[in-house]
Amino acid sequence: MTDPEYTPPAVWTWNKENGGRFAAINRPTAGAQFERKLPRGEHPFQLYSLGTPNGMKVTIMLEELLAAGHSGAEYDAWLINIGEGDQFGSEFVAINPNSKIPALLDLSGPEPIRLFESGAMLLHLAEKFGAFIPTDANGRAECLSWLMWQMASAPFIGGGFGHFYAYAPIKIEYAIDRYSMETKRLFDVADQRLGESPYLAGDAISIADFAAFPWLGALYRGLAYNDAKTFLALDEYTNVGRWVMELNSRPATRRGLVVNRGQGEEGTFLTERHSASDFDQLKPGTI
Ligand SMILES: N[C@@H](CCC(=O)N[C@@H](CS)C(=O)NCC(=O)O)C(=O)O
Repeated sequence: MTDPEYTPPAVWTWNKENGGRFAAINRPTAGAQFERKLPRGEHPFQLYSLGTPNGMKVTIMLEELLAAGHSGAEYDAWLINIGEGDQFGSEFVAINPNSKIPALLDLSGPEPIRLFESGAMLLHLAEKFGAFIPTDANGRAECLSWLMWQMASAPFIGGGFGHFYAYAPIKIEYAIDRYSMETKRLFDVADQRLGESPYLAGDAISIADFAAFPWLGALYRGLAYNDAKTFLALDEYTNVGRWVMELNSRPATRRGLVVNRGQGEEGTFLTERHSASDFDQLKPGTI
């Protein structure tokens, strides 16, 4: 537990009993903690993930590719329960040495290709299918810039604001102030950009939008970190609101949002996805 008057010792040591929500899974070392095989389906892409905002980026992209007619993007999505420590199993770590969802195998070529980091997966898929990334030099640079912006800023929103506002065992004003300010600044960056162009990369929807939407959309729609939408006064960001509502009305994006969820109201999510017909199990109106 953190003491407000804490004085760091000369050398930090790991205190397993820090009382935080993630105390059971977080540790200061990397690598597999146990032997475990991963399941494999029949499709070219095998996704090992969980329906968090980082996981949703990839299921949105795969569903959008399929909806755009890229049948080669068919995928099996398997659930990785990070609360149970599945990300430390040997075959998962062989794909992602960083032990975090999502992890992706591209089996479409002669040799399997492993991918970790959601941004790398979006770029790999966009290049492979020639979709959701502009082809002109300027547009491509803009798209990659906004993609990297999202990848670089998510930890301030999730690991910073979300952690200290919603999950830390004590409320630390300094930390909450610092990350609230940063999260609002990031919303303002997106809001100003979306005031000058319909999408982050410009006139066309792209992987930059698929990366940013699960994060900004979840906060804007009041689905993340308790009452963060009110606390951060997110209704102020009207251009973000317009963009969130538009993305949220796309059937393929909505399908991506419900894959690999571990819990929720029955009939509103899929723990695994192996075929387009899996979505038929959902309650009418979910997608
Ligand atoms: N930068 C990574 C972040 C991935 C990430 O933070 N994943 C979280 C869930 S959203 C995770 O697997 N956490 C498990 C852990 O920290 O042990 C990406 O975008 O792929």
